[in-house]
Amino acid sequence: MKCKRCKKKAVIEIKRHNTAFCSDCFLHYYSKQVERNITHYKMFDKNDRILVAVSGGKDSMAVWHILATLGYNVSGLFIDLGIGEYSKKSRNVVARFSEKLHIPLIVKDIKKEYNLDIKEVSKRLHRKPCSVCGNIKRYLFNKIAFEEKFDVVVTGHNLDDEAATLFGNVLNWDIEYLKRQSPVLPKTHQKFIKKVKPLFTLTERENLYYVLLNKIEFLHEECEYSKGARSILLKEVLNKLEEESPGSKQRFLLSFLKFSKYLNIPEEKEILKECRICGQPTSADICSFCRILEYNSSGRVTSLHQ
Ligand code: Q46
Ligand code: ZN
Repeated sequence: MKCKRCKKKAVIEIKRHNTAFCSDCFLHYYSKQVERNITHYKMFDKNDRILVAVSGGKDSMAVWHILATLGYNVSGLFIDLGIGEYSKKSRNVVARFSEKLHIPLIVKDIKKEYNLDIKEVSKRLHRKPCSVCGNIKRYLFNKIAFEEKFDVVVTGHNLDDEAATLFGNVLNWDIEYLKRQSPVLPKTHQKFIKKVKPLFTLTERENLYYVLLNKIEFLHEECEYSKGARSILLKEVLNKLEEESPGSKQRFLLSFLKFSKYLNIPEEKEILKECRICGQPTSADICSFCRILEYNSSGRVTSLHQ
């Protein structure tokens, strides 16, 4: 198999584009994809202060590295979730990367700063750990970006993640989530920071190649709570489809993004206000993070019904 661009020996075949690349041409393709996504979706520019949410996994390490390489003003944000060895190892991986590349890193430890333990809270609230964890991370990404005056928050979501999320939301016809499915969540409140996903057209496999070719250290293990997650099943179904019909995932996602505006999905009516306790944007009187903290400290549900 030869590289479609330079005719040298190819190292990766990308069936959905009916192409194959050698390592240099793959890296060229990868950075062009990222740059095109940033420009086409007006994600940010070189004057913006960019906060990259990093977990130590291949996707977030790839996006952190490519944005730094392309000359964007990036800092990392690592939330230490206190999930045993997984969190310890991830923290070390991101700290080493930040030191090596001289990129600032903000670390927040939810146990130390908020006395939160994902396992305990999820038991207490009868919610899945990932649901509690997702709430906590989304809240802290926004709060820290706002307090530290960042213009935008970047996450490493890839094509597989986005197609699986869309698939799940379509299976449930979850209009509220479908409305928000986009590589860009705009600033809709002065305290709500824009969120973007520059890798949404690149697959997990391409991100893996990117980190391997650049010799970027990343954590291979997954969090213990990811086992049996519904998103994994959705990914498996889509992978099967992709095997039989390369390009299915990308067509599914990109066509949705292109045509969703014609689907007459009602416009977002929700008006964000400020949480009575912490002042962060929320659609309720008290944000879900403050409600989690309240449960955690008192085991009571007083503010939940307000
Ligand atoms: S860290 Fe958190 Fe993930 Fe672990 S608890 Fe679930 S959401 S699986 S990306
Ligand atoms: Zn709050």
